[in-house]
Amino acid sequence: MPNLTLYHASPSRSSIVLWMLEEVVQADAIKLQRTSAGDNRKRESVDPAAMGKVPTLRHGDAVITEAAAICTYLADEFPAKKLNVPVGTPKRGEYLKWLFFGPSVIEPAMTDRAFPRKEDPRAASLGWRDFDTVLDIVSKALTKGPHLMGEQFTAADIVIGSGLRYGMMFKLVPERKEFTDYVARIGARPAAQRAEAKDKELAAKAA
Ligand SMILES: N[C@@H](CCC(=O)N[C@@H](CS)C(=O)NCC(=O)O)C(=O)O
Repeated sequence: MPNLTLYHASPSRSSIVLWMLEEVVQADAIKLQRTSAGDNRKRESVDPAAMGKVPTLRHGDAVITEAAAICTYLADEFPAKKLNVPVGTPKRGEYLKWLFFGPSVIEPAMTDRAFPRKEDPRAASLGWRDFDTVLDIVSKALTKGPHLMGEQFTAADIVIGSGLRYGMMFKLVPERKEFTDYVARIGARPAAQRAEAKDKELAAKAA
């Protein structure tokens, strides 16, 4: 069993990593962080760059934060699971694009929609577009399916799929058919089901 510890709160952005871990190692080395109790603030020394947030993954001596970065890391660390697109492969660029698109385009666009600003910033100064334009890009990518990269299910599906799932759950993302179908399809994976069950169990323990 690889030496992996996830600092986790159920459910939260670290649920993305819980799913990823189930895909690659069926990890049971999960250390629970109860953000509601403020435990996360007490462990800022694990990695100051984590800002006391979850997820944080410890792999041996390496400490990694940022959900999408952790998923990218795990996909590369466990290549036999074929959740990455290896360096030197033509579709690697598109794969990385989707991994970054989640946290750096979809999330801020969603936040803009959820918490409108008093003054509109200059569009060209933002690293993303308006929410509807961003969602149209994802819709278009999912038209062909069954995954973002076509036949191959990758870590990018875990990142983007989780974002859409939580977004729809919290009524921040509209329930477009292509989104609901995609989220149901990838959510039926055995690892996704195991992660969801584990997350519910951890949430109940933390309550
Ligand atoms: N940019 C980070 C954000 C992580 C994050 O905001 N985590 C939230 C949970 S969803 C958290 O730890 N909140 C607790 C707090 O800020 O005290 C990522 O994408 O992993």
